[in-house]
Amino acid sequence: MINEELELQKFEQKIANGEKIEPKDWMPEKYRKQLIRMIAQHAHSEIVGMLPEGNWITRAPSLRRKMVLLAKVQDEGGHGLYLYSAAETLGADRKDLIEALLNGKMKYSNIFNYPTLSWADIGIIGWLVDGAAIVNQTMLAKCSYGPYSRAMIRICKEENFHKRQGYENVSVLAQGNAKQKQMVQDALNRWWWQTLMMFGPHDENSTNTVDLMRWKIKLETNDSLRQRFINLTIPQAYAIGLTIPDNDLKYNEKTQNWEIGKINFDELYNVINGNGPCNRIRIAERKKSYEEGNWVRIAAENYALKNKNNYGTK
Ligand code: FAQ
Repeated sequence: MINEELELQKFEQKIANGEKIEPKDWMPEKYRKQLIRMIAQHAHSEIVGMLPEGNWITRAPSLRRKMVLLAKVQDEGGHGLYLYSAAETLGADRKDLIEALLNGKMKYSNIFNYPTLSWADIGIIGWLVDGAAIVNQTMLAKCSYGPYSRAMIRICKEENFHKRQGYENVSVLAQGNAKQKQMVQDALNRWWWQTLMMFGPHDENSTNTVDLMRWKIKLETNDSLRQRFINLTIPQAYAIGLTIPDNDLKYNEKTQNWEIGKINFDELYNVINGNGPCNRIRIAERKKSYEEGNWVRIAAENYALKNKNNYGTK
């Protein structure tokens, strides 16, 4: 019989020593549940996140831009697959997770519920959205759960490429003609605050951070990661002549932080509760592709079954 108290002590000692927890190790149910919630929401974000950029593949302004965008969107799909696999190592069923996304029971990142109105939005997503994801995921690459932390290492490498192509795209537009400059500034104005919301509510309103930090799933709080992203990104905007849409923005010499105005968290809650500008379109698109892909799943299941039956006869 398992001695729960002893197992908990051993588990906490491992976490304190900086060791990884692996799928077959004993873990508290709450640790398992928190990980499944976070990893699955992350996986959902990756596959819903393919949609806003995917909209522009046929409209990319050159063959080079089209190839880069195709590769990026495909990478995001791959990230979703690694992450669903990581959730499966915790005993979750991929089918249940996807159904929870499609019937609105599980969340995905707020940021993918906004429309991509111009080509500049594609550069801005690479620069800001992937940039924010890297700041968050570099921390998650050091988290206590082995499969999640290892998935993050590869994902961060790819996200770095995504960010660079986004910043390069934005820089070219920012150095272009007046219309191009206006297009990219307009895109920055529409995505800035929403990207800051990706890091979640302020620490005092974050319901999960205490548990997540105790178990080293998160190593830093929402506000500390958001501040790092802000400090990294503002000089990048100024370097290419863009302005940040925040009248209260100021640099604090003492703390060496950029201080920002007030984030409208009502908007975040509204969007993550299903009422953003594109939530319904995004879920309808995911449902359609899930239904259209059903025959592939059936074929793959039958193939696996057939191979399982043959196993041992060879
Ligand atoms: N969006 O207690 P906290 C990407 C929810 S990947 C939606 O602070 P936590 C790559 C939160 O779930 C982007 N919901 O929560 C890419 C919780 O509700 P629940 C995704 C949000 O977990 C680029 C409630 O609010 N990355 O972009 C958000 O400690 C381009 C209270 O919040 C990840 O998922 C939000 N922004 O911190 C792909 C990384 N913020 O679940 C394609 C892993 C908060 O209790 C194209 N996740 N909520 O009902 C995390 O690091 C964390 O889960 C946070 C939230 C930071 C998102």
